[in-house]
Amino acid sequence: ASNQKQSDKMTSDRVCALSAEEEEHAALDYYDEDDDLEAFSNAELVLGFSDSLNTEIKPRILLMGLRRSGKSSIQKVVFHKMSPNETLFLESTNMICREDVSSSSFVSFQIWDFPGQIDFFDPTFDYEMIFRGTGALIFVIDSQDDYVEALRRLHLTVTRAYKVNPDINFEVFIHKVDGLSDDHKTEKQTDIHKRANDDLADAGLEQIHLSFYLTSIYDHSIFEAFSKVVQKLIPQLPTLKNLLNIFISNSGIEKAFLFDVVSKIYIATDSSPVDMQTYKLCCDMIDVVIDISCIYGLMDSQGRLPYDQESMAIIHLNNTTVMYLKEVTKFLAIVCFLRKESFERKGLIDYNFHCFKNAIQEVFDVRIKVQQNRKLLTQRRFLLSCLCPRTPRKGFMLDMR
Ligand SMILES: Nc1nc2c(ncn2[C@@H]2O[C@H](COP(=O)(O)OP(=O)(O)OP(=O)(O)O)[C@@H](O)[C@H]2O)c(=O)[nH]1
Ligand SMILES: [Mg+2]
Repeated sequence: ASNQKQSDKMTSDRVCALSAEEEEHAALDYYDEDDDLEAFSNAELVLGFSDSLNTEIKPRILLMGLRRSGKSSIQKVVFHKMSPNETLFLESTNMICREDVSSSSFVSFQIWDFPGQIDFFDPTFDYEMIFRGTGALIFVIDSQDDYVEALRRLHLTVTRAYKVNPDINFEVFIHKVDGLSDDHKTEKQTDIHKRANDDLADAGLEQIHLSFYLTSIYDHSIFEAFSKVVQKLIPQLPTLKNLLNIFISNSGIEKAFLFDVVSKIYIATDSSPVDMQTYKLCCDMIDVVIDISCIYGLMDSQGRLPYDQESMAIIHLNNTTVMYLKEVTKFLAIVCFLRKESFERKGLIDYNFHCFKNAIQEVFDVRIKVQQNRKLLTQRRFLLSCLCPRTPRKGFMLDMR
């Protein structure tokens, strides 16, 4: 129980649920860079720059689908470490739930969990505003149920969203596949894939690309699918991949993953193919490291999880493979697979890791600089708008000398 508490602490460290009031206005308060200036109220002018200037604009991941398809369960299992069995007691969602997930400078997004019964094409519901800032739309289909209605709804959602924002990644989770045999799974996937694409072709929208994943909260498939969804939203992915490729080829490592330790989604891996077994082993290793750290590690004054620069673990498997985990940043860890012989040159691996970590830091720094520049630009535009207002603002006098 204490272990679970520590993990919850770590999760709440970075996942901030928004208040009910904010949820109610979910569709209304999003702004993009162009909307920034419009977003300031007079109160903000009096108080100076509000938090909105300091907040990075995060891509959204929407979870949509029919009622009871499993949307909230997915979010709870992946981002709150809820055990799959506990999801049986989840109540139906009745308003949009937004959550900020910022595990590193690379992984930073908002998840919006929609109620299944919501009619988001209701004229009072500003779906254009929602889709405008969306990076990925995950549509969850319950594979254990009849999916004709789900496919109809998928088509409607995708076509509307595409019209507003053609850059959205459309991801379809064929969910709850734990109850299906392997043959049955493939059969369902082929059928759903065909029908969904046929519907789009009939509507003359062949250019819309849907990605399909077989998922279940009862195994690692949901983490793997989420990893792929998140990776598509990381602009630095090719750089991270290259760095991993260089690191492994110079260190005699066979496979390496960069993991977000809380959610166990991997944000990058090298170019060699990923197999499910390797991914499962990585997840298990992260669990072991976090659990042991929670039980035996010392917490800092703020009660944060004892996961720091010193965190590392080595596991020797009985097939001459070694797994090596090391902390990269506060929320990221690298997990490597290598042969026992290669691990004898641990000094070389550690030196290369040091270089790899520095390179990652440089990529972070570039990103931070870009964000700072963007903030300065927004502040400058804000000041300009105060000096040359389109509509005069209360409390400001324009000096025309
Ligand atoms: N077998 C199985 N059941 C699942 C899976 N994911 C979710 N469920 C179950 O599906 C039921 C509905 O889950 P919810 O997460 O509440 O569904 P939802 O889509 O959020 O529903 P609404 O909030 O009403 O839209 C729960 O009883 C979950 O335990 C899965 O992968 N496999
Ligand atoms: Mg729900």
